[in-house]
Amino acid sequence: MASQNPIAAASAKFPKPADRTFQYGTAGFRMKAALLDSVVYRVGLLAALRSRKLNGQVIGVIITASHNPPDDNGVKLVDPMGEMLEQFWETYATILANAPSDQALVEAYDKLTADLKIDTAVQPRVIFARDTRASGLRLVSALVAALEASGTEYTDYKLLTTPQLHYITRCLNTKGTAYEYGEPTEQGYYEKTAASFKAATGHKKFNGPVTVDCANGVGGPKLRELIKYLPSPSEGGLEIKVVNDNVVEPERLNQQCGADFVKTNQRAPPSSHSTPLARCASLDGDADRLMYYFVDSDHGFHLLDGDRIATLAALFIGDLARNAGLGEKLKVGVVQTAYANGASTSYITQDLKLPVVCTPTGVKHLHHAATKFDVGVYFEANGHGTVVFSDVALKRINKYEPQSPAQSSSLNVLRALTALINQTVGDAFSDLLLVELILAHKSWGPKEWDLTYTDLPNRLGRIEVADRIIFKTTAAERKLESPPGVQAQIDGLVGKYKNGRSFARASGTEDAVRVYAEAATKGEADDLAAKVADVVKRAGV
Ligand code: G16
Repeated sequence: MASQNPIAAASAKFPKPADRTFQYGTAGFRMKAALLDSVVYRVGLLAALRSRKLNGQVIGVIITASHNPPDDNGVKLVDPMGEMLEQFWETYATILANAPSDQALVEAYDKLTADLKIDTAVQPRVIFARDTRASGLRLVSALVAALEASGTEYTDYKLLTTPQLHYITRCLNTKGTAYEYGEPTEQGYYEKTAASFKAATGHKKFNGPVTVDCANGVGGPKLRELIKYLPSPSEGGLEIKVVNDNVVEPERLNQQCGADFVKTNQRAPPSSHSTPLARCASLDGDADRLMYYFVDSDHGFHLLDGDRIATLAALFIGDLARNAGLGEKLKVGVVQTAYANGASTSYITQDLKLPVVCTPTGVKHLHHAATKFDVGVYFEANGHGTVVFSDVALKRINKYEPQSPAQSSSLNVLRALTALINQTVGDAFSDLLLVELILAHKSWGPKEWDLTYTDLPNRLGRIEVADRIIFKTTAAERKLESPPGVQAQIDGLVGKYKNGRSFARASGTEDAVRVYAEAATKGEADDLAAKVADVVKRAGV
C-alpha cells in the first residue's frame, strides 16, 4: 500500500502545490521559498538515485537562491567532480518535481530506478549545505526526510558558500586517487586556497587594500574565516576589508548591495564610500560571483565585470605559459555568453589573439565548453566564472623542466594558480585572490586594468511579463525564435544604432525576461534597451 512506502509517507509531509509546474532552470530550481518544500524533498530523492547510479559516489545538494531576493530560495545538485548536474538528469529532476501525488512520485521514482538500471543495493551518499536565508533550515528538513526515506547516508555541512560545497564534493570523490583535489573540509578549502595564494604571490606587493561587499550573505562570515588563513597585511599580505556582512538580518541579503546590484545598476552600493582608485569588489548571495569597480575623479564609477576578469586572467595565464616555456604546449581559450561586451570579445580575439566560444547562459554550459581547451577561461559578464585546466595541461605544467630561472619563476606561479583557482565552479573567493595577485604581479591599479580596452556602453534590463516561457531563443540566446515576429522588430531597432546589439531572453532564475543592449554611446544603449523592452512588453502581454 502507498501509505506504507517510506517515500510516499514522507512525501505526504511536503505536498506538491497543485497549481504549479516546476522546471530545473539555469541554476536548479529557484522560486519563492514558500513553494519549494516539495521540490527540495524530491531533489533529495534524485540525489539518492544519482549517487546510486554512480556507484555510491558523493552527490552534493546546495540550498541557495544566490543573487535572488531574500524570500526566494533554490536547490541544485552537484555532480561528483564538483560540476553541475549532468544535463540529462535535469529532465529527471523535472519529472520528480512535477509528480502530482505521493503515489505518482513513488511510481516516477521506481520507473527511473528501473529505466536507468539503478542498482538498489548500492549505498547512496549525499552531502549538503545552505546559504543564510531564513527559509534554509526548513528546506533542509525536507531534504533530510528524502535522504532518510531513500536510505541515503548524508552529511550536513550547514552554512557554506556554493563553491565550497562544490570543492568538498570533489575532494570526497577523489580522496585516495591520483586526482586527489584536497582535504574534504571547510578548513581544507581555506588551507589550500591560502597556501596557493601565498605561493602565487611570492614577494609581490599589494597596492593598498581591497574592500569586499559580501551582499549580506554567506560570503561575509566565510570570507572573514578565509582571511584568518592568509598572510596578514603586517606580514606583507593583502588587506581585505569586509563590508555588507550582516547575516543576522537575513532580509538584508542582496538588498542595495552585492554583485548583481552593482552589475545591473552600474553603480556602487549606496553604502560604499570608496575613495578614488580604491579597489572595490562585490560578491553575490552565495559567493560564486564577483564584480570589481572603482571610482575616479574624472569619470566617476568604473565597472570591472566578469568580462574584465576573464580578459585579465587570460592575459596573465597566457603570458605565464609563454614565459615558462609552455606557450606552444598550452592552448588557452575563452568562453563567454551573449552578455559579454562586444569590446571584450574584440580584445580577446584581436589583441590577445585567443579563440572565443559563445554558449547559452549558465555556468553548466560555459564550463563544458571550457573543458575543450587546455586552459579554458570562462566568465559570464555577471561575474560568474573560473579557469579550468585539462588533465593534459596539468601534466604538462607539473612535469615541465624549466630551462632558466625566469622560466622557473613563471612556472611556479602557474603551478600555484592551478591550485588557487577553484576548478569545480566559479568561486568569488578564489577569483578575488586571482585578480589581486595578477594586479600585484603587474603593478597595476584598477585604472590600468580598465585601460586594457574600452567597454561599449550597455544596459541590462529586466521585464516582467505574463508568461516568460513563450520567449524561446536560438543561436546561443542571441536570437528569439518565438514569439514570432519579435526578433524582426529587435533587428529593425538595432540597425538604427551605431555599434548596436541587443537581445532578449527569459531568465532561468527569475520570473522575468532580460534585455541586453549595447551601442556607441550611453544614451543610445539606454534608448535601444528601452525600445527593445517595449517590444518584449507588448509581445509578453
Ligand atoms: C545563476 C547561474 C548563472 C546565470 C545567472 C543568471 O547565477 O549560475 O550562470 O548567469 O543565474 O541566470 P538567468 O539570466 O537565467 O536568470 P546565480 O549566481 O544566481 O546562481
